[in-house]
This record gives sequence, structure tokens and C-alpha cells, in this order.
Amino acid sequence: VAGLPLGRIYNFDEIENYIERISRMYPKVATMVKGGHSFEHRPIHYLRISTTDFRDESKPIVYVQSLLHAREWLSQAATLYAIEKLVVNPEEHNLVSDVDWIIMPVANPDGFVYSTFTARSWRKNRAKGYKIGNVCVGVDLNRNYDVNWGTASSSSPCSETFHGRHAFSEPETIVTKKILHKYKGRVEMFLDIHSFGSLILFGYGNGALPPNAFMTNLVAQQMATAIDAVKLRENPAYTVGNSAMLLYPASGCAADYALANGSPLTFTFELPGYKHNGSMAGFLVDPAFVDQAGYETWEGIKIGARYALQSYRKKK
Ligand code: 0X9
Ligand code: ZN
Repeated sequence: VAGLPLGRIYNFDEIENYIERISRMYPKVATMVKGGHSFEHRPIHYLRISTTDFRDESKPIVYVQSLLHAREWLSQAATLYAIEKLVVNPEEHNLVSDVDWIIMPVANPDGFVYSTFTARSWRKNRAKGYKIGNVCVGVDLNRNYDVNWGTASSSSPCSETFHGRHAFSEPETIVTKKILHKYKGRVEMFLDIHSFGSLILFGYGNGALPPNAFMTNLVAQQMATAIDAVKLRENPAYTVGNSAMLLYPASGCAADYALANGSPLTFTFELPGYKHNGSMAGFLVDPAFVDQAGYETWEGIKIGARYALQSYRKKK
């Protein structure tokens, strides 16, 4: 298809065109699905990648999403690169034939478009009506899921971590909920890709550990090792750990929801930042790093997917 290598960040329309083109050129393995829509009624599309059209329940599903946070542009490199490696240039046949994939490049379309054209550092969605006169807009989608909702987030619509009116008040978070519900018990691995910090986070945002914490930690360590083996020398090594311990407490996260709803291998990735002075620098993207970010993250994703395949089969 030659959609990739990107060598740069794609905007929303380009990503939409890209996944549409993939589904048209590879109809036997890739299907574009509309999971729902955003507050401003943009479609939220994902690609279903499967050699058996998701009908074979003996296969685990690996779910990968990016751009839940609008300004974390580099995260798209992980999902777009994965599509390329699964559909256009597959190298590891098993990962395509024995695993079904859900890949959602833009989990927060309104925020991403707003970050592209209006305010680069926008994080939340673009929900209005929370404050009279729309003084403050947007809900932090990664605080809007129903697990521990409201316990480590803000009730102020002006805050960057505003959790919304109630859990699942936002159409964007309902999309994830519907997908995980539809494929309950099959989504063995759930990856929520963010930036920045070179971290692989696991467990709940309140510090609680996942069901098999020992194995989860081991898988995360192995993913980090695989990424570090091919990372740029000037970038820091990945750090692995519980989200609350390594970063800060958070509630109502996508990862919390996935963990609580049957995805044992749930990880939040924080891709590397852009080294530069100034507080926003970490979200900026060096175009020369986009392909590398996709490539190195894929090295980690593969480790996780192989493990997900084994662990899912053992349960069957
Ligand atoms: O705060 C967040 O939502 C994430 N970090 S970011 O800098 N991308 O905003 C981390 C959320 C991790 N949450 C859980 N693992 N529960
Ligand atoms: Zn984020």
C-alpha cells in the first residue's frame, strides 16, 4: 500500500484515509468498523484484523489504541506501524493467523483535530455544556471509565483531569466499553498507547495489582527489554511498574476498565518524549523519530502478543 513509512505525523483525515484504504486493499484480513462517534460526531473507526473475520473464538484478541489524549501525537506511530506489520508487510505469520487484532488509531478524534489546528497542547475531548458559556470544555477520557471513577481525578470542568458528569458520560469512552463487552473474555491483551516518559505501566491507577501481577510484570519487563534493544542510544531505557507507584494515582482509566473487564494483560505505554527545553516539549514530535517509535514499540507489542497467545490457549 505504501501508506508507511510515515516519516511524519498524520492528521485525522489522513489516518481515516489510510485505514479506509487498507480495508479496501486487504478485504480478506482487514475490516474497518465504526465503533461509535465523538462528541462532535466524528466517527471512531477501528480496524479488525483477522484471517477468520473474528469468528474463531479459540483465538485471543489483542486490542491497541492510541490518541486517547489529543496532544500525544507520537502514539499514532504505534498503531499505524502495527497495521503495516500485520496487514501490509507481515513478518510473523502466527501473529496474523492465530491472533485477532483490534487497532484504533484515533480514540479521541475531536481532541486530536483541535490539537492539530487550534491548540497543540489539548489533552481532553471537546465536550461542551459542563460550564455555563462553555468557559471550560472537555473531559479527560482517561478518567471517565467506571472503575474507581472520581477517586483520583477532578470534578472541575476546567481541570485537565476532569472526569465528566458521571462514568461513561462521554461517547468516546462508551466505544471502548462496547467493544470490550462484545468480545468479553477474548481480549487477552489491551494496550493503551500514550506519551511521554518511556514507561510501561500495569495494574490499576489506584495502585492495586492485576490478577497475575508476577507474570504481568515479567511480560512488561520483556517488552521493555525488546524495545531497549533497538532504541536510539540517546533515548532513556524504558521503566516498568505499577501506574500509581511509577507515575501518580489515577482513576477511571481505560486500562482500569480493561483490567476489570477481562483483559489480564493490560498495559499503558508512555512512548519516549522529545528532548527539548520547555514543559510542552515532551509532546512535540521529531519527524525523524516517528518510524523508529513505531518500529521499536512494535518490538514490544510482539512480545506481549506472543505471550497473550500462549496464556489464552492455556485457559481454553
Ligand atoms: O494520566 C494518564 O492518563 C496517563 N499518563 S499521561 O501522561 N499520558 O496522561 C497514565 C494513566 C495510567 N493509568 C492506569 N494505568 N490506570
Ligand atoms: Zn496520555
